[in-house]
Amino acid sequence: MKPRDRLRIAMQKSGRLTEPALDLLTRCGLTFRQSRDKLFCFGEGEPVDLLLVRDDDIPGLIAQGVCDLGIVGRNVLGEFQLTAGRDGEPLDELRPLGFGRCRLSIAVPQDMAYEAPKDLAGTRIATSYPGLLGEWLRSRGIDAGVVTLAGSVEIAPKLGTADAICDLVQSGGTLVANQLRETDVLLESEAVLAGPLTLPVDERGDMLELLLKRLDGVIQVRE
Ligand code: PRT
Ligand code: ZN
Repeated sequence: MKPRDRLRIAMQKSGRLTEPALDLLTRCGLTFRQSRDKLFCFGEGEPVDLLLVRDDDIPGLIAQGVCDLGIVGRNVLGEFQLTAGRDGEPLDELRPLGFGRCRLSIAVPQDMAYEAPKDLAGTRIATSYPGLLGEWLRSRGIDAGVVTLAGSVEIAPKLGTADAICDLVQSGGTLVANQLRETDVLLESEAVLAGPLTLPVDERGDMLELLLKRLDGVIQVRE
């Protein structure tokens, strides 16, 4: 990796975290010139640039050193650590950011008899989070099948491709609309500022320190 003197932050290009992440960075005094391809935003005041990508790519970009920091859901960060990033240096959750709150939960059909996690033994569970679900099942000694789906997880029980699901829940409306009942919470999530365990010691490190200080001020005012 070529040495860099500007800090580079990866964030979601278009999705639930985009607006609140930009808003937070603006409150930290950062301004950006939007480039034409909208993938890279040059920071005008401070030496901090943005890379706008799919949220799933953010942990990998930090792990590879392409970006110094990322704003991403704890769910995406945790899944990366247990799957693609499992053999590399672990990433660090530098700050919880207080937006994008949701939970990763197990849900079963409303008419399924379910009292405790052990009732999942022998079932097939559909999810986009095979790493987090696999670890939860293993830690409880539950032998269940994990069906990995990229999306539309909530319709899997109706389609017969799974008996239960493990998906993100916010209001619970999607579960109700699909006659599902939330039974267990695996992870409480929110957007976090992620970075490498070992932070850069060059000019980027100084900027990072300043950014964290401003971030703490902004977060404190909000609370
Ligand atoms: O294109 P890209 O890959 O970047 O976007 P994406 O579609 O993967 O992500 P996006 O924008 O949907 O979500 C980004 C992040 O927002 C997630 O990784 C979470 O950390 C966080 N977040 C917060 C949520 C929700 N709330 C949420 N409700 N992510 C998804 N949902 C979905 C959930 O999957 C389910 O389909 O909303 C539905 C449930 O919502 P309720 O309110 O009906 O319970
Ligand atoms: Zn995504």
